Amino acid sequence: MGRLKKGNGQHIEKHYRSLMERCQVRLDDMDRALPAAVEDFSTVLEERGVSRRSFLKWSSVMTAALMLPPMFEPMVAKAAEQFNRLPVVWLHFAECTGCSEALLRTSYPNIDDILLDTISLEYHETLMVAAGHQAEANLEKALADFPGKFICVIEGAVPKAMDGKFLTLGPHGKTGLELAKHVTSKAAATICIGSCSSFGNIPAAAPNPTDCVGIGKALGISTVNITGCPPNPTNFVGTVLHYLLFGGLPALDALGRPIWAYGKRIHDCCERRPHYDAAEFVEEWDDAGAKKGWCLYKMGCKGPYTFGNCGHVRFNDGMSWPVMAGHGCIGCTEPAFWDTMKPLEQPISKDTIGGGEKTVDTIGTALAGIAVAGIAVHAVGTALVHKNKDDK
Ligand code: FSX
Ligand code: SF4
Ligand code: F3S
Repeated sequence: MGRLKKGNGQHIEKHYRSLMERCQVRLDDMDRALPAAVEDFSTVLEERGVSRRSFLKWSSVMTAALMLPPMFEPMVAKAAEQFNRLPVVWLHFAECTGCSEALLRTSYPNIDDILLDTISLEYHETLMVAAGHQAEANLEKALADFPGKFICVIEGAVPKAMDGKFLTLGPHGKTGLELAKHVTSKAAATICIGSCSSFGNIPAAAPNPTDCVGIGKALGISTVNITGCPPNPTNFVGTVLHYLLFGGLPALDALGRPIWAYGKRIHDCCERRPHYDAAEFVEEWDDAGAKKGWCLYKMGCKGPYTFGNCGHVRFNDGMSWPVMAGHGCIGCTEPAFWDTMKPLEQPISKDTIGGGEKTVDTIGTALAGIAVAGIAVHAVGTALVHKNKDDK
């Protein structure tokens, strides 16, 4: 048994060593291939008052978040230094722009935010100055300058009804469907940011008269889905770092979400969980239990049915997250949560209360079946850069 364990340890170490070598080659290749940075990242950090020590601390936290052992920390740091050289084309369809707001605006920027601030956006409809013909020319230039080398990020669902005419953009009135197909077919990979582009979400909520859907479904392509309404910036940054490190996207669950970020239930990393286990529930907003931080299950918390790392990474520089702020999770990382998780402030089924633990944990175990062990997360990484189904 002891020999078996030792053998396994050696096998894992060998695996990580070869992964590190691959990663080193990849980072050197990227160094040669990526366009020069507009601003040197170390200078940016210095200007924003971030010490080298804080940056290295962040690299170590991000390495752990990506389920990599500490030996990868220098490489994660190097990938972060390349982050602002990766060309990104960012499209907006049917949505509220809350995802861009969550990612790009913050009062106390941490390193994730600085990375997002300096991202090389070749095209972003709500941030760029250009409009009309000039905007369209910028987009075409980016596609021509970086064919197969840029990341396409999409925010928002696409309406399919009336041949997509519920959403048209630009001086030639292209539909979201046409634009999405045009841009994604030339991208190295497509990342759907937020639950709208991932699954349709609120624009697709019943009765969905515009027949909104997520990008993967609309175009029949594989996308990496950074879900949440809005999603956590760390999950986007980590996914792009993974791409820079391994030349591929991280292993995904059955819904296209990176397992490193969405492999666990909200319920399993919740600070109120001991109260759930002790059957200590908030029964009314602002009752004694609410003041003591008891479990919000009876107030409709959907943490038991929802996958994400909100309780670990939190929002606003790790300041808080919905459950910590006193409201239950509404399941915003899950498909069609607006329709399937309602009523949002009541449990899905009253029958589960009291006898809830068994029901809730049975659901959790079944859902967790889609997650895999950490080592496999990186082993399959390179296979996941998508191609449109009709591409060769
Ligand atoms: Fe959707 Fe993002 Fe929710 Fe809003 O753009 S994920 S409605 S936070 O803004 O797409
Ligand atoms: Fe936390 Fe909600 Fe689970 Fe209660 S039900 S432990 S509040 S995730
Ligand atoms: Fe969304 Fe629930 Fe996290 S509502 S932000 S998945 S805690």
